[in-house]
Amino acid sequence: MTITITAFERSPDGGKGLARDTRVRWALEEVGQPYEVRLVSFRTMKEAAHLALHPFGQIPTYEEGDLALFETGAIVFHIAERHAGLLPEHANARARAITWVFAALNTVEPPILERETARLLEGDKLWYRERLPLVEYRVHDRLKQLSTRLADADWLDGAFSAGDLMMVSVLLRLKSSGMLDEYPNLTAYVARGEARPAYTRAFAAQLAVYTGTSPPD
Ligand SMILES: N[C@@H](CCC(=O)N[C@@H](CS)C(=O)NCC(=O)O)C(=O)O
Repeated sequence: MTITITAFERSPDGGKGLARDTRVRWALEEVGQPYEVRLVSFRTMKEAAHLALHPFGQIPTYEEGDLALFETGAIVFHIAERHAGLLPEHANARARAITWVFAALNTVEPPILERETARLLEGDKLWYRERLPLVEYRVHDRLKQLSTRLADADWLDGAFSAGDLMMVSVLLRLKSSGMLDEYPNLTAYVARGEARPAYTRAFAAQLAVYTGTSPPD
């Protein structure tokens, strides 16, 4: 059955791979599932046809036969459940990997997004300079805790899993900030994620949309 995802027709990040279709592409590449992409503009994302797929008018969405999903956590979990490669076989290890997916989305991503929102939308407010250090403190708090847990392991819990895919995707949002530099093990962790052939293919595919070129085979 054909899998179709949606992505930005023109990503605001200029093809840096930060739009959330990249994590879905990455998951599909990890499990070897081909997929098609329907590009949407900011205008069409808010129209009825797209809202029927995604009630909040966002990307990415995921369609497979009569199944339509939104939310990258749910999409990556669905892919990982149906195809080998992203979740361990053993029930407890599987539950722990799923826990890391939730941790990435519910505990680590929110302060990172708060920082992005502050920088993008609040830079002209009088209180911005006072607030930013508080927001960055909250990001560092999470990074410190994550760094302690990861220690010198390659991945968060044994072999690479959907939990690592999601955590690396979330941490990548900080790459240009320099904030990860204080945590060499997290920097190396992110680099390990980026070095995976499946990530490389996913990144190239989203970049090709932006540059208008064909992704490499
Ligand atoms: N929690 C959602 C977030 C989706 C999201 O924020 N998508 C962004 C692109 S990365 C978007 O569509 N932004 C445009 C908008 O919200 O209008 C998920 O993980 O799928």
